[in-house]
Amino acid sequence: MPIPIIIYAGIAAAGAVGAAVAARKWRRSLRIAVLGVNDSGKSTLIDFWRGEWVEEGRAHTQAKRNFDRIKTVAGDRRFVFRKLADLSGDESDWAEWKGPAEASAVVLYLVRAVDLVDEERAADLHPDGYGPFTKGWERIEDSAGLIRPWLDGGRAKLCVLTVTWCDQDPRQAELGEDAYRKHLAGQLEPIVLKLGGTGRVRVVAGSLESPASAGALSDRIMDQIVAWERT
Ligand SMILES: Nc1nc2c(ncn2[C@@H]2O[C@H](COP(=O)(O)OP(=O)(O)O)[C@@H](O)[C@H]2O)c(=O)[nH]1
Ligand SMILES: [Mg+2]
Repeated sequence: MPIPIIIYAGIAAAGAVGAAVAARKWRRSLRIAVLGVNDSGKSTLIDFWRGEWVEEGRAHTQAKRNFDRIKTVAGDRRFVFRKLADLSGDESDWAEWKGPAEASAVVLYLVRAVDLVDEERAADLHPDGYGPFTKGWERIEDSAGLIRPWLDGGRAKLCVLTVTWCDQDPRQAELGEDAYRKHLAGQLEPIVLKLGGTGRVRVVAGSLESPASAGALSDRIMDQIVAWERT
């Protein structure tokens, strides 16, 4: 097994030094839940926030971890996530998402762009049929349907549908940035509906393939949270 190369704290270093001064004025304590099927990037995103980046050989583990406090910087803002759980994406563990989902103010739901590509390709082969055509899409739909009542009955008013793995989505280069985002939004419409509709759900897209891309995606997520809190 390759030995994971972990770069501690190097991640935020570039932005953090400059940002720290400005960031001090804005500190937000927040309870969020990070949900999504296996390999959607939950652990990678959480580790990024913790200032830890596993460069290669990340163990594909669904072992649960609990973090009492995670301090992170996004843009010129500082956030403190309280009681953040890194959950398993295994279908047999989905019931364990309920507690964190109901107790959190914001629910992040991660989906993989590569699963969306597969579904679209499969659908193209069945132009007259009705999906889901792939297991990946079915899992996304099923778990979104599961989350819905927890959002209805819990504390969370905002769900950020976060598309990861966009670096591996050929449609990004084919369509260009803006059209790609619109395309994703269109494809994800049924998932947004399953989660409760556009009043509650915001879609953001990006990737977790490098610390820089993770930082950009994290900033986009936080921008949505801050914008929603201001409304
Ligand atoms: N290329 C690429 N790899 C990713 C992305 N997100 C996650 N990964 C990789 O996918 C694997 C599983 O990620 P992990 O965070 O453990 O997923 P989890 O099962 O949701 O916790 C790791 O090797 C990550 O480096 C992404 O956006 N792009
Ligand atoms: Mg994980």
